[in-house]
Amino acid sequence: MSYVQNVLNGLIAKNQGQSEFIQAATEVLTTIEPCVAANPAYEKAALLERLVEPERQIMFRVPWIDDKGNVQVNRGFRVQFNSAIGPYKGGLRFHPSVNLSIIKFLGFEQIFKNSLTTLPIGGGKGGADFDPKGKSDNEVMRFCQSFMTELYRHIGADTDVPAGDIGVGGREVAYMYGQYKRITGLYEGVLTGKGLTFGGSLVRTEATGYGLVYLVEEMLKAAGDSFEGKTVVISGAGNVAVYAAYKATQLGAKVVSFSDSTGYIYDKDGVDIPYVEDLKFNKRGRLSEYKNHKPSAEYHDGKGVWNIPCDIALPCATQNELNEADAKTLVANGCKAVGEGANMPSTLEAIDVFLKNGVLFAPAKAANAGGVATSALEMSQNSARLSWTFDEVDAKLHGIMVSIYNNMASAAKEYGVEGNFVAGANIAGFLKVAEAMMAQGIV
Ligand code: NDP
Ligand code: 2IT
Repeated sequence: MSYVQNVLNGLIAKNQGQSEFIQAATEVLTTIEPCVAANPAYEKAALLERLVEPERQIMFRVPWIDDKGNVQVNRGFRVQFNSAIGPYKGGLRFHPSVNLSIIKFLGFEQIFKNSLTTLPIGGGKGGADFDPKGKSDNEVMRFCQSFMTELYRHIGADTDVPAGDIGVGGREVAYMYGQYKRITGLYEGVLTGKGLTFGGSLVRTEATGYGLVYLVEEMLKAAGDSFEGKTVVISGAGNVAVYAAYKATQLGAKVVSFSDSTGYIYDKDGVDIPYVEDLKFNKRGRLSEYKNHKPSAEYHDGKGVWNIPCDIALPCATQNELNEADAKTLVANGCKAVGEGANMPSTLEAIDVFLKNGVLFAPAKAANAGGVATSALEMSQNSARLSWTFDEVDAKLHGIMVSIYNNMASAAKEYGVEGNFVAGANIAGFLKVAEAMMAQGIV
């Protein structure tokens, strides 16, 4: 049995029930197999066994009092997965589905994604099974303060720097930052995605969606194509989805859909993005309201966004939102390119369908790395106590996405799987971390 298969079997036995983590690890380990086989020193150093075991996993109680005076208790997480190339870096997710498996899959993927950005950031992730939906601002504030009252002792500008993810945006980051500062007395870049008046970076809000489109644009360009005149289906209606929609539209595409956890909209004429932005971010409303605004559009309850015919699909909601049947439908409808804005949105079977049918497929670790890359730019600005202009940060983001595309494309070619960017991104991300871990000894 190969070294990779051995490690994978051990991991599956040791992490039973952690299906998302096992899925993410299976994808990475199987695709890096050729470069692991070419470096026998990795096995001697138990490199993969160390890579799949988080350096530290923190789980904690988050008690808070709701507006009715009832005591609520949630579970908080921070998984500090790998610090070989920099301080742990990765978002916090607040969603009722959050559990250790989900945080571990996200933290594990973050290691390779962060490596791909070429910036000095390790991998981590955290969150809580708290549901911000329907909560008042005061409830969200009290929750964030309680969450940070435990988390603060584990993080720091040079050790671990959290940010946003599902359910954590500017409002939540700001509440957590205020509490961190109050407890520690430190005015430091301990979180990214901060407001512009207290150390935030321009472009961070837009970065993941913009970066996704920059990377897909590069992938299309290499194939002699572009966004111009294309029909784009986007899932999700949050931070990543909305800014991806703006950028794709700027590049000449027509975005015809958004989805949320209750349903999806299909607007053949092109969605009214500012309306959705205001509806979701300010009013915290549901997409079902879109029909009142634009009666000619369709709203459907449930999943089904992938049935809409398109040239380019950008899944930007959550993990495993696009399965094998969805992938087959997209291919049958003529979809030519897929860019993953969400983390692990396509199942392993769906990826297989895309690769076998020659669909240009940009995997999450590369495609959505623009968010964390811009977070790292925010860290640099905080350390230097200065701030760059919108255009400066946007140009750096664009340059990073172009180099991510080039690195994953050339790694795929070098290891004999040209055009397989899943393997290319995993190999390119892995090699830098592996080299750093090998150099640093058995730690
Ligand atoms: P937001 O919370 O802003 O938006 C999430 C969107 O996805 C919402 O429209 C939400 O619907 C929908 N959604 C969430 N969970 C589910 C679910 N279980 N089923 C169906 N729909 C769901 O999050 P982001 O836009 O920040 O994150 C979206 C994805 O992008 C995630 O996978 C995240 O990990 C990834 N990502 C985010 C980055 C960032 O910088 N923010 C960076 C890189 C990746 P509803 O409104 O009903 O909740
Ligand atoms: O999945 C991700 O890369 C994020 N949620 C962003 C992490 C960050 O630190 O900006």
